[in-house]
Amino acid sequence: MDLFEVSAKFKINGRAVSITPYGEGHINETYLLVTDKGFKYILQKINHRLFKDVEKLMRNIELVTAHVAEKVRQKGGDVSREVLTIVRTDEDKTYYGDDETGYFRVYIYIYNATAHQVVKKSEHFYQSAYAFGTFQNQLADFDARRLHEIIPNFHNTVVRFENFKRAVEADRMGRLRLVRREVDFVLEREGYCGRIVKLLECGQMPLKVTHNDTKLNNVMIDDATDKAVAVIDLDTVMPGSSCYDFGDSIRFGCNPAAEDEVDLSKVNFRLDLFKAYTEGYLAALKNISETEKEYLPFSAILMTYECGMRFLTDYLEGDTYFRIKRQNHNLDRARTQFKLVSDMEKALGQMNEIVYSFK
Ligand code: ADP
Ligand code: GN1
Ligand code: MG
Repeated sequence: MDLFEVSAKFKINGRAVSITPYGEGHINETYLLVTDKGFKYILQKINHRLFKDVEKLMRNIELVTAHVAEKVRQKGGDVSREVLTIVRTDEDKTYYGDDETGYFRVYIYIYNATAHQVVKKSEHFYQSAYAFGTFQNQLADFDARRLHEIIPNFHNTVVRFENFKRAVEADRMGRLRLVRREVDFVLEREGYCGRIVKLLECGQMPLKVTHNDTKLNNVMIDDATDKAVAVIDLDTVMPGSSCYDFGDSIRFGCNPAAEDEVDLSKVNFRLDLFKAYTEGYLAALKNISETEKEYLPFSAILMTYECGMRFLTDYLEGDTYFRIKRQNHNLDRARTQFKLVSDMEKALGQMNEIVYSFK
């Protein structure tokens, strides 16, 4: 079944006349769909290898979008723009497909807004922080037990480290000899892995419903006003820590170069952007505890370390998780993350000062 046939299964306005690859996501296959009536939609082929239970994945997204939409409505906002809207199938389902065809979903297209790949204006980064902080507030009264933990241990860095060590030992692709230095970099920092996990386990760090994938390109920024419009990519909304959401944003956004930049001299940790993000996050987030605040700077190191470790694991295992566009792509990505970790380690004191300079 081709994509046009798939699109005809959904309640879209008109008939699809073009369906073209769209965006820079590493996980799902995303397409921009345009109809003969000029309406746009986002059509996605869900990564079924990763999201084995599509029914549960879409149920999570349905629950979360309904909850956020209600909050937007209460504030008199525009529900068609400020939250993802699932377009249902003719059979009133949230997705279409099966193991053979693949699984598809359609979202309303958020017009006149952009998911930026790098920070072009520090205002955008502040705005994304405000949006992710607000998103957490909107879900603060959402009962986490209603959510299926779609990827268990997603930000459990201890488990990620175990997986990494298994990949090193197995050396399935015979690539280990090429990355000894990077592997040592990860091993030397094992001590990072358990810190937040332990705080969550003993209840010192509050467990919240968080986004868990807070890259800049998972928030839509209005092209005219530069304000954040909506948080997107809700596949990983699960119980987590506000530190994870903060750290992952810093990991991606405080680097002026691309996540897969090969020239590491271009990859640097920008403290001014850290400041902009911290200001936005703390301004938005209600009820942040002292422990959460204390661990914000460290969480930036942890999330960057974890992501680098995941890229390196995937490289060692033969690039089965993150979509790659060239040879060594995952290795290049891992290297940028480790460069950023080194920079952040040096800047930890300044990051702490910045966090405590806000209320
Ligand atoms: P992935 O999980 O693969 O990262 P995303 O859901 O983040 O997939 O979508 C990939 C890209 O598609 C986003 O970065 C954004 O550019 C674009 N996109 C996704 N949803 C929408 C939407 N509702 N409106 C406009 N653009 C969107
Ligand atoms: C993936 O889906 P996308 O591209 O927004 C990944 C994140 C990583 C990120 C690294 C479900 O995010 O965890 O941090 O790549 N998403 C999943 O860029 O694994
Ligand atoms: Mg995404």
